[in-house]
Amino acid sequence: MAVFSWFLLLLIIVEPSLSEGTEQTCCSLVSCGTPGANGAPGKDGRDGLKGEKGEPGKGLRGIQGPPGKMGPPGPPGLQGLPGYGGLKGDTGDSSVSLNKMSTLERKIQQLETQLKSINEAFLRQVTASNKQIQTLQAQVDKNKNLLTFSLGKQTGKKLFVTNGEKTTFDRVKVLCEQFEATIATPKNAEENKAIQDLAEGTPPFLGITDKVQEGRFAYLTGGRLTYTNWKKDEPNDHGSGEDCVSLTSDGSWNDRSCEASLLAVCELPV
Ligand code: FUC
Ligand code: CA
Ligand code: CA
Repeated sequence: MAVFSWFLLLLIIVEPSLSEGTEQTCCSLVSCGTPGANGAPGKDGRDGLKGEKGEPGKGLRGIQGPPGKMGPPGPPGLQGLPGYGGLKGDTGDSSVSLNKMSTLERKIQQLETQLKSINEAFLRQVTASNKQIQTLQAQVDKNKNLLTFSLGKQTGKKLFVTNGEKTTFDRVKVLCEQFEATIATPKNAEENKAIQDLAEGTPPFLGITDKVQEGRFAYLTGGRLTYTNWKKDEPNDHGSGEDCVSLTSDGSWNDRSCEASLLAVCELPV
């Protein structure tokens, strides 16, 4: 009896699977009733495989436009944090130190060290040069004071000097230019007298010529004369011509050849 019940139960469970997909028209063992209503649709299946990439669009694509104008510069960024301290130096074990710092970083550090020492050396040199300049300036001032004192130069007045040499006009010019002076050029009676006294009877050249235009005597800078002291009947452009000027022993002026050998007298600015 128990075996039969099990068999019946098994048939009820198994039977629907045997008739799956076919219309149920008959029943076995159990009497047929009206067919049951259709069950609810099953759940959606899983997504299928991804489809192939589609063809590119058919419409014409426009060409790329020119780049836009550069925008205004942004505000400066905030100051960065102070850098880290430098890396520790080589330990002597190159395999370890090379791992710590790339070749480039090492090179930069080397260059920075070199630059620092160059800067320091430059500053030391500038400081030393400044001291030397100050020392030299002090010596120049001292010599200037000594010279003006020994020559009896008064403040606000030209200083006339001579080396006693007698030579041509062009040579006197060069001599004077050597120490940033010019040929003695009296602009008033006082200066004329100072040159006369210094010359002690030996006629010197004056810084006046009519080389540019005959008969038109002028200063070497080109300006017309503001003071003259010509001797009677001078200038006369005597002989083959006289375009330079000398001071005679009495203080009057006479035009002379520029190739004559006359006393070299220079003047230093006021
Ligand atoms: C007068 C001067 C000349 C020259 C001659 C010897 O004629 O005008 O410059 O000194 O003398
Ligand atoms: Ca002349
Ligand atoms: Ca003359």
